[in-house]
Amino acid sequence: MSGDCLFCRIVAGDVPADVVAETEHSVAFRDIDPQAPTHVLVIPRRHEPDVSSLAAADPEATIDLIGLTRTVADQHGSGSYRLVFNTGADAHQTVFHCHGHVLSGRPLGWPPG
Ligand code: DGP
Repeated sequence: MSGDCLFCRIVAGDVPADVVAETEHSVAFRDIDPQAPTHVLVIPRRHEPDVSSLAAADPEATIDLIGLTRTVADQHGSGSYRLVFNTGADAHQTVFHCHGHVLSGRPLGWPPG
């Protein structure tokens, strides 16, 4: 855990979140600023700054995280979904604890902005 990390504090239960699913390695909770009818963040319990770091440090947790996105989309979305890992400040990553955005419930345009 990183003491000053918002998402570590959500994992620890110190900051409230609308948790929709959990596994041994991962937690899924609703985004505070939803961009689609279903907008859920899927994060690892361990602190890693982005998905590449997570993949290098803990392949098992990475597979768990990706698997949980399917569960979230099936149980809370429309089945079809987009999984986005903003990685780096120029890609609009604002929270530097690995997180995937699961977006579902409306047609999604391409290319993304
Ligand atoms: P990104 O820009 O990819 O780093 O996405 C960070 C997301 O985190 C953004 O969509 C808003 C969300 N977020 C920020 N603070 C909170 C919070 O306190 N609670 C919840 N549920 N989501 C948050």
